[in-house]
Amino acid sequence: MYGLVNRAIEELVISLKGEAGWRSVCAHAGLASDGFVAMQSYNDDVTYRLVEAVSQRLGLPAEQVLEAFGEYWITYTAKEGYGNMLNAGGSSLREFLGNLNDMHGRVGAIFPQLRMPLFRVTPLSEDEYLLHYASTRAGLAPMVIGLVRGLAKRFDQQVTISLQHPRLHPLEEDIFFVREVSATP
Ligand code: 1MF
Repeated sequence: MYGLVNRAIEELVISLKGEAGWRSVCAHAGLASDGFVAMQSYNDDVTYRLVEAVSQRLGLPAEQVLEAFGEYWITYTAKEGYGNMLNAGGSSLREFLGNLNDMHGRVGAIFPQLRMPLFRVTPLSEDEYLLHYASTRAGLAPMVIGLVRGLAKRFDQQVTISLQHPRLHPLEEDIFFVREVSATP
């Protein structure tokens, strides 16, 4: 994945555990801690090793690290120059999720080494829908939960999300059940 992803993990870890915490994560992952280049493409293995090392160092399950990272990704990219893109994606969670593939298509056209996942929304009712997530990568469903929570925060919305149907094969999709809870006055 692009270094931007690993940089976001770095910033998240430093905000929680300081520079020393980050150095310890890198040592555990067998990686140099001298910084990732945002626009350089790295082997996915680097990211998976980082997540595993953060999980060990923070004493959290890898799923929780991925979820925290997904949530952080929204604030991180917003401040790293992708705020306009996020704003253009819509003004509500549901609208944004429906526009994600178009947005990813535009970013993917500029940075051809991106391997963007596909998202699809199946409406169920006024405030409930299924979110389908198809990725070339394995094990990242918890990150999607974090991404959706991060987006909901950005739009000041309340949401519950659960993995209703995990994929059993790389060519399948993970299916999440999403409910938007409207604020009771
Ligand atoms: O293949 C990749 O390197 C890659 C990197 C990041 C693919 C996807 C993503 C973003 N995606 C990460 C989890 C999905 C992993 C997977 O299943 O394969 C999150 C997608 C997302 C979901 C909900 C809301 C917002 C989302 O992301 C918005 C976004 C997506 C991509 C970028 C920024 C914001 C991006 C922009 C430039 C990049 C890399 C990613 O690379 C650079 C950076 C600086 C200079 C040149 C290129």
